[in-house]
Amino acid sequence: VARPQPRALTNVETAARAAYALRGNDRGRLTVAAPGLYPHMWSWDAAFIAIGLARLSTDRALTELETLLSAQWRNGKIPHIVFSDGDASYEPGPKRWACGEISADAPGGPATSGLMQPPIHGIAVRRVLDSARRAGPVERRAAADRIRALWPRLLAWHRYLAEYRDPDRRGLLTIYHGWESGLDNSPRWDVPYAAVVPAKAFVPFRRADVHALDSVGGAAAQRPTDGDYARYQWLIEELRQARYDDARARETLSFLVADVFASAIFAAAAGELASVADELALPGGDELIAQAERFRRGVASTIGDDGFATDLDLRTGRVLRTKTIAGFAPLLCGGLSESRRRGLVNALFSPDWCGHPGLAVALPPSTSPSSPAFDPARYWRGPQWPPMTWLLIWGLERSGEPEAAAVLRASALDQLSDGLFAEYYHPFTGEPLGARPQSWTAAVALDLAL
Ligand code: 9WN
Repeated sequence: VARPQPRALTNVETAARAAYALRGNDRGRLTVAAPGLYPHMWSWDAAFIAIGLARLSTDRALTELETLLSAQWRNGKIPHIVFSDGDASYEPGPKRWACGEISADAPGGPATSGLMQPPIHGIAVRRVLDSARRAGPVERRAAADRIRALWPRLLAWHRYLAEYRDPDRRGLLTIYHGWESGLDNSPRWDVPYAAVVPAKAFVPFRRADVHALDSVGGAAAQRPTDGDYARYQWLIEELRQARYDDARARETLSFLVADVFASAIFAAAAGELASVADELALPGGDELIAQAERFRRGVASTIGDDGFATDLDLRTGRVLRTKTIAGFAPLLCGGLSESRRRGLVNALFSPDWCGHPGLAVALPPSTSPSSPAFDPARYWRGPQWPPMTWLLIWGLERSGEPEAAAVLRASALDQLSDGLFAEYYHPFTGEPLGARPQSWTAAVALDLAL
C-alpha cells in the first residue's frame, strides 16, 4: 500500500517536532528508547538522547546520564538495558537476565541486563558541557558540578573496558554478544554466530519485538530472523552460566569477537573525557589519553589493504571483512594518515556506499549494497540508521573533513525532515521502518537541525 508522502519540514520544524517526540518518550528520569518496542533505557541510546536533550536543557540531559550511571555494576560496567518499572512486555526482561541473583557485581537496583553497549557516553558528556558553556556561566557551573559528581563512575566505566574487555591489550574491545555491538544482526557477525549452537533442550522465549511492530506492519521481514533470535537467547544462557563473570565468559562463550567500531567509539570517547578532565581539573586525564591512544592504534592495526577496518573473531583468529558501516571506524577516532583518510572518505561517497545510484537519500546504508549480505529492509543488514550517520558526521567534522561532513549533514536533515523519527530507513525507497518515534533518531535530528 502506497503511503502518503509527508510534507518535508524545515530544520526548525524538524527540531520542534523532535523535541516533542522526546518529550513524549520521557518518563521523568529516563527517556524510553521507543514506545511499544523498547519501553526501557538503552545505554548507547541514552547517550545519543543526552546529546539531543543538551540542545534543549543541559539539566535534563544530565539527568539522563545520571539515571544510566546509577545502574552501573560494581565492576564498572554500564549495562546495556536499565529496566523501567511497570512494563514487562520486552523480552528478555529482568527475570530472564536475573543479574541480581546471579552476580555480586550487579547493582541492588534498578534491574538491568548483563551486557554492555558501545561506550559513546564520554562524547555525550563533552557535548553537554559545551552546550552548558554556550548557555552561560550559571548553567555551566551547574553542569560542571554534576559532571564532577559523575566522574568516578565515568572513570570506572572506562577502566572496566580497558581492563576486562581488552585483557590482551590489543587496543580492541571484546564483545560477548552481537547486542553488545549495538549492530545486532549485522552480517559482520554471521561467521561467529554460525558457531553459536543452542543446546537441544533449550527452549527460546517468546519474541516480543515482532508483535510490538505489528501496528506499523512488515515486522518480520525487517527484524532479525527466528534463527538469529535462538542464538541471541542461547548466548544469554551461556552468560548466565558464566555468572556474568568476564574471565569465565572469555573462556566459555561460543561468541567472542573484537569489535572495531565499538573500539573506535571508545578511543573517541576517551579523548573527549580527557578534554573534560583538563577543563574541569578532574583526575584521570593521563589515563584517558593513554586509552585513546591505545585504542586508536588498535583500530588502525585492523585496517586491510582496501583501507577498511575489520573485526576479529577471537575464537578462530579469523579476520571479518564483510563490508558494513563498521569498516569506517577509523573516521570516528582519527589517527589516519591524510592519504588513508582521503581514501576512506572517497570510499564513503563511492557507488558502493553513499554514491549508489539506487539510494533515496545519499547516506551510508548499514551494509554496502554491493555486498552479497545486503538486505535493504532487514535491520542492520542494509537500512540507514540516523545515529550512525550522526557519528560519521561528528567524526568527519573533527578529523579535518568539513566538506564531507556538510554533505552528509544536508542529506541527514533531508531524511529526517519527514518528522517521523523512525528507527531505520529503507535505503532505496526512503520508507521509514521499525519503531517510531525512536528517541535516538529524534535526538540526532534535534542536534543536527539546530
Ligand atoms: C537489543 C534500542 C536498541 C539499540 C540497538 C538496536 C536494538 C535491541 C533489540 O534496539 O537492539 O539490544 O531488542 O533489538 O539494535 O542498537 O540500542 O534502541
